[in-house]
Amino acid sequence: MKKTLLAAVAAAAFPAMASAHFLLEYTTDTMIEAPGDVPVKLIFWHPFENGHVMDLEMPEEFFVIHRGEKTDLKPTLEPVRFTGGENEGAAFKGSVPVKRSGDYVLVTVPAPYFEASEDIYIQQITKSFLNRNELPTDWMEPVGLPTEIVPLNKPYNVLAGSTFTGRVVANGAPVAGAEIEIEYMAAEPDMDTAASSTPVTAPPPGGAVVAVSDDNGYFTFGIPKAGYWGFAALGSGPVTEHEGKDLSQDAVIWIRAWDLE
Ligand SMILES: [Cu+2]
Repeated sequence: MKKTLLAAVAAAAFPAMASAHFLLEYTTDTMIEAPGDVPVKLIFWHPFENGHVMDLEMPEEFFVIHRGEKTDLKPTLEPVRFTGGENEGAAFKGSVPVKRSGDYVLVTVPAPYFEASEDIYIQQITKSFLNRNELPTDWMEPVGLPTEIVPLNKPYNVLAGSTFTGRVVANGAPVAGAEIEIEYMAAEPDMDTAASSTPVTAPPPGGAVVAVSDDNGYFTFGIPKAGYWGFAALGSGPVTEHEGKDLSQDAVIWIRAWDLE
């Protein structure tokens, strides 16, 4: 309730920041055909409206889970710049070694980001998914993060026009009544130019698209369009304070939807 009020106040005072912040773990593809190092960009942005880019610090953790095994990818990260529709900001480029068949669950635990317009810290613990050779191995398992969204649909080939269901958990327990902001990656990072692509659409009127988790932590959303969709459960994490200020410890998940052609 408090968060909603804060958001409303912030939206009134800072209309440019009205929409959702999202940490991206961006790869150009989710299905990896050739084995090798897959480039990934970590960008803290508003991709639905091709809006403000926030400066990203070196994350606390960046790793991949493959066949239950965790590999630290932080050493692959190097600072880069990213230019969105409004400004340029600090981001990171890393790489994911994809060799064997199976799922690759990418996880970023960023450092808390101070959002001056709301006078709070934000920490978006983020998951995304790659797959090689269509062998499912890890996507349905919780990673065991302080907070995360566990997918109930295979997250790298959701059909546009179908639905996506996720479960919000904190320390393994369901989070009821979590507010989940939903974001379409209308503009995508161009991996070569360090800029965003031209947005293919714009957010609807009415502010952030929102769902609320039920008593068991579940939510479902109908996916209207192919592309990347992000879900951020706001303040679903167990840590609520950082350096004397409120912390919104959010769980973010990215999925990829496809048209049937
Ligand atoms: Cu923002």
